[in-house]
Amino acid sequence: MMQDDIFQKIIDREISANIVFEDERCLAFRDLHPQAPTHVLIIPKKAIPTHSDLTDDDRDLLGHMHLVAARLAKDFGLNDGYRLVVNCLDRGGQTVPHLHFHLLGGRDMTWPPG
Ligand code: DGP
Repeated sequence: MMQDDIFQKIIDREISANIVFEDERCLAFRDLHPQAPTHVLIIPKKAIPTHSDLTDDDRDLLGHMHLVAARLAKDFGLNDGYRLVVNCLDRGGQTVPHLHFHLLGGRDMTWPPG
């Protein structure tokens, strides 16, 4: 079930988070419930609720978020690989209605995901 946009509150510094990267377009911070030794969320500052809301206007932003993810993966030493996940809407397991990439690493991943 979808909750409030708690990530907007993190952007606005209304609630705290362990922030690992920030620039004018995005923010990255550690997931509160890590599913791997490294579990970072990368979010746009623009309030895009879900992956299916993306438009042509978001092309550059998305490319930028991917480059930030790749850079953070290097910074965290995930040289043997990592997983980048976007959960979309209820059936995709999305709980926070603000687009986010999960960057997961530091252990072996399995396929198919749950
Ligand atoms: P998803 O299920 O894809 O919507 O992932 C939401 C993630 O957000 C989930 O892994 C837990 C994390 N999360 C939820 N609330 C907070 C919070 O207040 N702070 C942080 N750092 N992470 C949160």
